[in-house]
Amino acid sequence: PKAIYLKDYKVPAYLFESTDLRFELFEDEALVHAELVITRNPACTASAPALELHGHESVELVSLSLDGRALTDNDYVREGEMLTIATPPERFCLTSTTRIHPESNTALEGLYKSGGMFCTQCEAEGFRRITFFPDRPDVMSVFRTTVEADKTRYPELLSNGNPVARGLADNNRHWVTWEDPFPKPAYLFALVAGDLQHIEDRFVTMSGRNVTLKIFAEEKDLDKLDYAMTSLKNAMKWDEETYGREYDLDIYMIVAVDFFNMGAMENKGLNIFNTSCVLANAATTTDSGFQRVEAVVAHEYFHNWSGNRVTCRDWFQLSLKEGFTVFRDAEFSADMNSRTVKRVEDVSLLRTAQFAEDAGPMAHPIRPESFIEISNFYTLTIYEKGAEVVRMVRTLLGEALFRKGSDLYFERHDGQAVTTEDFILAMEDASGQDLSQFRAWYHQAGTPELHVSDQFDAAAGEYKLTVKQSCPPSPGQEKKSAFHIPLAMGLLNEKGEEVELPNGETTQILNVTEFEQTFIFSGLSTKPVPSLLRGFSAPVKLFYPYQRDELMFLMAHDSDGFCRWDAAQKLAVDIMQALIADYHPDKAMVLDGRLVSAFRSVLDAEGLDKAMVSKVLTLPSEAYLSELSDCVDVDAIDAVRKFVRHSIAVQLEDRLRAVYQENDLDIAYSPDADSVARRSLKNLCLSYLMSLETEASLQLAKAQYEKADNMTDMQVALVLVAHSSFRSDAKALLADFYQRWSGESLVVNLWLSIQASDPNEGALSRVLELMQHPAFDGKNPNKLRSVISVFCAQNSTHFHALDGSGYRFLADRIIELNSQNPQIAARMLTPLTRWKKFSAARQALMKAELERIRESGDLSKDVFEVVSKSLV
Ligand code: BAL
Ligand code: ZN
Repeated sequence: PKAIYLKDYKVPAYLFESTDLRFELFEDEALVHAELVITRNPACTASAPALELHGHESVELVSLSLDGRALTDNDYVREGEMLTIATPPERFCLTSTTRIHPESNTALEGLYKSGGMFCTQCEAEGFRRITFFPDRPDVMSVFRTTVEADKTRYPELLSNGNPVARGLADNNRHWVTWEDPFPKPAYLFALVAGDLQHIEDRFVTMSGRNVTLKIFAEEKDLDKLDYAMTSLKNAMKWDEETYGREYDLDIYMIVAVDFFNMGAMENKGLNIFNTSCVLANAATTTDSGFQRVEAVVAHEYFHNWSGNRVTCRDWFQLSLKEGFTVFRDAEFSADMNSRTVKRVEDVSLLRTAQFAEDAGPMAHPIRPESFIEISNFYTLTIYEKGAEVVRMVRTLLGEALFRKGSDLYFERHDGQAVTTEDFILAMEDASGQDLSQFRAWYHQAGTPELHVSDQFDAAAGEYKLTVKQSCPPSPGQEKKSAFHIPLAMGLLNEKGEEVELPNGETTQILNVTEFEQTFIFSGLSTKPVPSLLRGFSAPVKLFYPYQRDELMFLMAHDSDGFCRWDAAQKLAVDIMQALIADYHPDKAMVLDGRLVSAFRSVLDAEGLDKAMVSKVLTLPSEAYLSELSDCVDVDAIDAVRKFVRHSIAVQLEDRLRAVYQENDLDIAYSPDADSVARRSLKNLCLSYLMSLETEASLQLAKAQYEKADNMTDMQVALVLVAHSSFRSDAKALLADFYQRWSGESLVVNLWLSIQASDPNEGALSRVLELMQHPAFDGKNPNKLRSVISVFCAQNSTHFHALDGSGYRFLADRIIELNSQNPQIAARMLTPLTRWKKFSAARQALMKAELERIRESGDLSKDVFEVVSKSLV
């Protein structure tokens, strides 16, 4: 497979005025009739250019004609994924019929079957698996789509836009025609045919238009759609108020499907969702599940402007729509819930998983220069780091100018396919600010590091902060230029009060633009404690030699909620890293009492947000401690975390029990922010108490399981018992849970993950057994993720077993999945790609498995790219 490069971009030679599609859906095939009106693109300077259409090898070309004349294979060339017609006229009509096989499409790209229904996934390059078409985002066309299928099996026939005609056909068949008036690229095409039920509501837009809202699912899931509907209406209102963006069609539809590679897809007017991102009710969905639904529904809705009305010129620009849309959905969730909690959650994900990606073999800038398979670039870097880059633009411009910039961007580029450069230009033009140096964030990979030191001159009352920036090399990028980094900071005096800064406020943005820079603050009588990177103002690693006492001081006094939490994390990390470095299985560990006192103060403090208390008291994850390690010591990290958790529980047992009781209220479930906060604190206390492994804590967990009226409380209690050393209770509860919930696929996924992450002895054999269980379906990505990905990511001592069994297991799965579902196979490979972070013994084992995958035969582009880049 060959790489394609951004520098080779060429404007399309032909434009597609209209695309008329007719689908005949059958059980053993589908026929796709296409009628395309095509004209030369005046912007293309080539004389007499060829027409190039994409078509996957699985698409059978039944017939092709140009202006009514049937073409033979002398008239075109079909090679690889391209069909080329050498010299077509200036304007013509191309008609084709193709035969495809949705019923055996296990890649879940293009048209496929999810359970009993037909559905599509075309982003990024799935449309070429349906018919011959320029499958590139800068070719936009008006689509008219007719879907014909059996009336009994598929009563609902959906596509993009508005329904304009329907009728009956022979053999108990029926059809519906849909028209989408907005020109769109093929990746936004969607079709669904199935036996679906729906709920319906309406939204009146700011200009007074009525929009019908419909959410479709299988009948058994009708009771799980209300939360998505509420979230959708909230998102529509928020986008009007925050960005002035109004919805444009008369109907907005969401369909829930079981088999889906991604979370959801923003197809114009017809979003298709993984059930895990749309279904929610108290009995079956955890609090984080509710929050995921709210965020993903909003994310896909926001794409209607940031993605659909203004789309990407090419796939190198993916972060143009994804980074911006993630930023938009994060702000929406912050407004709907707790702003600081949302920030803490997003930063935790970024620092744990995106930083790891940025330091790994697949590292890429948010606007990559090349790729082999674009599906491999739906990454945390494009999405989450991309969102951080947009956030920094807002920080630099301020809220009002950022809004002016986004208005200009939408107005200037409505209906166009554009680049990240166009986004930055709009921001510059609207604000008058120069973002030249800032652009480095788009083309340089890697996580910048800021090393901060300070000096206080008591006589002069002057405090100097010196900031040095650097960025480690990334694949293909040895040396980096200096980034423009907005560093939000404040200073605290010895009483813990905020010092007024030169801007007249207590938080100031320092513009870090050089490799080394000093900032001077005067008029201080004592050396302040700096509060750095407030609100996580830039996606960087910040190093400042805080003393443990200073971190406790910041935990108590910093006015920035994010920094208070971060001080607690830093304190815990500092203490745990020292224990990890000193770890030996036979050596007793001693916990620095300051962590316990700090935690005790937080538990005792009055009036704190419970969600933040629970975040502060949550120890840094194994994954975060691994990311921070130069060489990951899996066993030491595991042992130290267990030791620290247990020590805290021993010393704070009474307090933890009291807080548990105070928050264990007998009130009906609600997913609002306060209730979520209360449950998170209660369940955190329970998890500390269960680490004591006493009969009393076991009884507490079992009682919670028994009386729970919601999946959050039930699931936490089950995890704690299932992962404990009370093996017979674990077995009994797991059996009970399955018996109660075997009919709820998403709940069964929880049941699978809980077992796949069980750290007790025999983990791998349990995982292999789970894969034989009737609840497991190796073709369903949600099941694969619940078992295989969870085992590899959340059961580290077993995945990294020194006999290599965990690595071998994953490699075997990748080899199987490579031909079945290449996207999922490549994604699941991630844990093996990080081999350079481990000890020599583990490195050798992991590398050998990567080599075995590489030699295993016919690799998909997806797997080939990840394996080959990892082995460099
Ligand atoms: N565009 C792919 C799914 C999403 O990011 O919304
Ligand atoms: Zn998106």
